[in-house]
Amino acid sequence: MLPFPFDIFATEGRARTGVLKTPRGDIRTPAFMPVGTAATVKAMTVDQVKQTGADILLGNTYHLMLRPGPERMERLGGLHNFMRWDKPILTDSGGFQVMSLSGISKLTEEAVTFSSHIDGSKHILTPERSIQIQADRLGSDIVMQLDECVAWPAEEKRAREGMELSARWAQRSKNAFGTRDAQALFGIQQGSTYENLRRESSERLQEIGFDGYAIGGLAVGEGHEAMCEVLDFAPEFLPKDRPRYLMGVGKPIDLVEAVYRGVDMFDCVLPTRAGRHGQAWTWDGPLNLKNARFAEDQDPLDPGVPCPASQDYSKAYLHHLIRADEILGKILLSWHNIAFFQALTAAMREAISEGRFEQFRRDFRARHLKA
Ligand code: PRF
Repeated sequence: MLPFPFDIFATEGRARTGVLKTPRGDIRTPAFMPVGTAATVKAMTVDQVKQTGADILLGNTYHLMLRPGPERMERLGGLHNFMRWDKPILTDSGGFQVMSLSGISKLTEEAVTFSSHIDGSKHILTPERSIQIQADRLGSDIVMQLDECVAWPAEEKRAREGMELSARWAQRSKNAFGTRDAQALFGIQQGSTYENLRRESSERLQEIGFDGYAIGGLAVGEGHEAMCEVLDFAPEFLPKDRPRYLMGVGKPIDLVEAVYRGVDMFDCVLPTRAGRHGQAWTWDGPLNLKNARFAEDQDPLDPGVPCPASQDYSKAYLHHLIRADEILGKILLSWHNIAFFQALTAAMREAISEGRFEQFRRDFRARHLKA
């Protein structure tokens, strides 16, 4: 039984728009998931996040298992209740964050062993434990399998090892997850930049059978052009009738080019992280609010983004807040950036529905990449 119906309303070329229906609400696709790593979208309240139009948040097993801890989280009523977000949550499985954040980690057939970046304490994550934490302790709506994201660049032999381990872990994750009525499990395609490996990975995942399929192992340093080359084939290997999720991506231009190639879902720390560092993403590209040229600029950040942070304050004020390292500067720019990413996915959904995505993509590139 597939718990979450995925209705595709319209397609244009490989681009699609639709709705993934979950018991906690609809996810309109293409969808951008703000990252709520530590049970918070940094510097934003859940009401603000909701106002931007976000249908779903991403949470991280790695961070939450270290603090506050999975069993404590379960006693506190699960992640939704804890952070007061009642819409869907997708949780990442932990392996990728172990590799990027933790101390010495050891990867074996059985598990990934690592030390906490917080206090150095030792932890073990198996595919089964990751599923248990996500599905039973946190109460995630969309659970990700544990996988291995091989660093870039990778020789084919190394990329194959990571892909094959991920495929074996996919089977173990599925066995541990079983079948559930109100939660979904996504598999993760790996294989670095190799077409044959991406194909084989997809075939092995489909034999197991998942509710959705992610594309992992990209946005790891290969750059926009190389990522697009992989996306020319990678999404096509995955079933048309299930959501495709490109993990950890990306800049607005990456989203547009990935949607063009058949991707439905995204997550990235970029809007919130950039916001905390004084960078605002707009229809006209990124702006660095620290720049002196904004010191007396009385215009709003981007009247084309429906959000108080984008419309009610001058760039001069935001410039001042960022220069003075005021908390409000980080809050307003995070809010604006999340609102912009939501406006971008909404505009793509509308363009695909109306059969003008090709034109949208051309106009977006012309405006966003000029400078
Ligand atoms: N695997 C998992 N999470 C991820 C990635 C991956 O490959 C990436 C790669 N960009 C981001 N987050 N599990």
